Amino acid sequence: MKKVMLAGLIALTALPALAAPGGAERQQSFKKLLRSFEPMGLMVREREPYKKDEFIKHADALKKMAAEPFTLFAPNSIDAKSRSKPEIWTQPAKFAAEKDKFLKAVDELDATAKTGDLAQIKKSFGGVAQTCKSCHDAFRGPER
Ligand code: ASC
Repeated sequence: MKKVMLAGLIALTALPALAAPGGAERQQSFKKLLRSFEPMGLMVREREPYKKDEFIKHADALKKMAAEPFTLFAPNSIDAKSRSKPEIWTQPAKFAAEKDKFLKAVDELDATAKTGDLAQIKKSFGGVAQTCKSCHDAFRGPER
């Protein structure tokens, strides 16, 4: 009996650590990407001077982090913070295709950044932004 109670206590204590990531964790992770994406956006929109090395740094950082948010869509993890539509889980192949398009566009931006060809970089940046939008249109709901 004592052993059972101890096991129960340990299980309860471990619960928060085991809780699946939800909307807040996903939003933080996507916002981390914006800390690289936005400075590049300022340069391609000519709001800030284009600096090749700085741009490459941001493109590299984005590439390193880009897959992370997609590891946080645990099944049934729509909560009060989440803007995820249920279609993420009912149309997993379509969601995966959106993710793959995004990751491919991010790779392409990283490669283009290294050429220093600003006209091409603008196109590649636009390609990434387009994949953000198409996924949001299909799979992101309104703020709650
Ligand atoms: C951003 C941002 C998005 C995308 C999208 C592009 O900077 O936060 O969700 O670009 O607006 O259309």
